[in-house]
Amino acid sequence: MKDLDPKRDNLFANPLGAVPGFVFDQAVVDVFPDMISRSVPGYETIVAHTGELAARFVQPSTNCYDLGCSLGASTLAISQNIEGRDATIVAVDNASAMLEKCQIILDANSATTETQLVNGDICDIDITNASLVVMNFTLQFVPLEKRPALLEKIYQGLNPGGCLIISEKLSFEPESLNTLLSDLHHGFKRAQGYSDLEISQKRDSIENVLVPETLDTHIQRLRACGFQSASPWFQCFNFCSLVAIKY
Ligand code: GEK
Repeated sequence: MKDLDPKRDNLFANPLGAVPGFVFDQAVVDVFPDMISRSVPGYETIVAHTGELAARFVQPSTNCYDLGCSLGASTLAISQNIEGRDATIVAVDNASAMLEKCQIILDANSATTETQLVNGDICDIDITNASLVVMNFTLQFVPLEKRPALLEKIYQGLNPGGCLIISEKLSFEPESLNTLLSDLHHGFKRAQGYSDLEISQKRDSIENVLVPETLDTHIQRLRACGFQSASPWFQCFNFCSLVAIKY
């Protein structure tokens, strides 16, 4: 993805006193590509393979949904891999600042697949005639009680043979394993140049905003919706990407 105005994420570099809850505002948009690539181990791999999975699953004259598209990294990966298939990408986010910059980035990257940007809540939009639905690091921000209905809606909107990709931060049981995997994640962030202060203030900021679940919870919910096959295809520390297929 061509980033027109790359800026380093230093939003949590100075002591903030009471750390405010995390929101996807203009300040986050301005540093987003740097923030996500230095915070999520495997992010680039997951985005690139989202494109590869799109190449395998997207059918002619169907819709692909990128739910929580942010600046369009996954949208672009999909777009570049399905050229000429007469498919439409519907890229949805409820942060207007994200969508404004997303449009600029899509234009700068000359994305050729028809793409509709939708400013809305992914829990409220219709999903129809879908061969691919992608939620890369978005479900974790949806209130827990809304997740089952969202997954059910996605299952119903997918055509037979369609694919859902869900990438998430995970929690683990027992607590000792959770601590180990979060420590490994924090080590990754330190190696990416984040200070201990940045790591701890960011953790306080996303607490109760990003609510991770266990891998078991994800798999069981997918099966309850009707997905007969659902499996992780990538994991690094406490970050994972799952693929689920509707037969
Ligand atoms: C990527 N997928 O680069 N409805 C719509 N959008 C939402 C909602 C909601 N209910 N909740 C959160 N968002 C992207 C990265 S970021 C992940 C996704 C992160 C949006 C939110 O505004 C943000 O843009 C995105 O989901 C999550 O592949 O920041 O860790």
